[in-house]
Amino acid sequence: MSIRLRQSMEDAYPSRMSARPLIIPRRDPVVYSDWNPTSPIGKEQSDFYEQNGYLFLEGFFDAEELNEYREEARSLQTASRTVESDEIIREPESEEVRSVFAIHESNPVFQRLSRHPRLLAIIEYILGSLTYIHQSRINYKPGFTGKEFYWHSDFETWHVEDGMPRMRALSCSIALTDNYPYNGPLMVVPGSHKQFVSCIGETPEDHFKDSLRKQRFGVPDHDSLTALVKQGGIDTPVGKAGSVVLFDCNIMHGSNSNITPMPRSNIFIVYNSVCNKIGEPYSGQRPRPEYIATRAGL
Ligand code: 6CS
Ligand code: FE
Repeated sequence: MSIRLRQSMEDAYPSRMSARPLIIPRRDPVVYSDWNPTSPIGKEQSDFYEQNGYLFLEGFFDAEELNEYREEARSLQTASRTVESDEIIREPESEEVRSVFAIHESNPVFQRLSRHPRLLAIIEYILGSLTYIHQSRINYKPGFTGKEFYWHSDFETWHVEDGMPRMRALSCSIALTDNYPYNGPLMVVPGSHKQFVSCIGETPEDHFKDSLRKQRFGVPDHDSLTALVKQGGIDTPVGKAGSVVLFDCNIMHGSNSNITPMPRSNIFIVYNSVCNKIGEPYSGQRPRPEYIATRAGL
């Protein structure tokens, strides 16, 4: 897309366009519904999500449900080792399977999981509307070889590379293995969802081919990250397999490499409001493939 056309699209959160990083205040709500006693989470939970940008739900899935998901994830991992497909992403320094994308499309068990009524009720409450799935994947983070996910805001990428206009999406991370502070769990910067870090650097063509293994663009500069961490600190919401973390699309987060023998596998499902459908990427480049960013039927 030409620069002229790109400028004519209203861009509430410009990024990767300027030589200097910038911190912009959030221009969108965080919780889109007013809490009342029939809401699917408590008032304290709703307020916690609003203020911190995430919510940890310990033991959300029971043992039977969890076993089904774990077995399915294991057989998908085994099958993915010997198959070449775009949806299968390998670790940057080994041939181990890092992620498998679009599992809510390709796999009936995960499709059912993605429509779990108790989960959807909470998500629709937070986003204040019906939703659809923007992206799904399993991250395997195998023991010894599972590499880090560097600090980033998901929204920054979805805005620039997928054309997601506003902050009205969230990620749901379902723990398939126990998460410990030492096996590369999710780290979040509480409160960082209320500020948008406009990043430097121009997006390379087909950036996703590298970024899903190791992200280098759309990551915050050191000064911005330092400022966010000074304000909010770092939380690691860890718990047993079957726990769930819901986190806002703009929260600053990342995870370390896993050099322990214990894998740390999670399912990620990204829900976007039907009122926030994606358009042309703000980078002006061609959209990423359907298995990374759903457009079909929108
Ligand atoms: O590309 C994506 O959609 C997601 N993956 C990475 C590595 N960073 C941004 C976003 O979370
Ligand atoms: Fe992320």
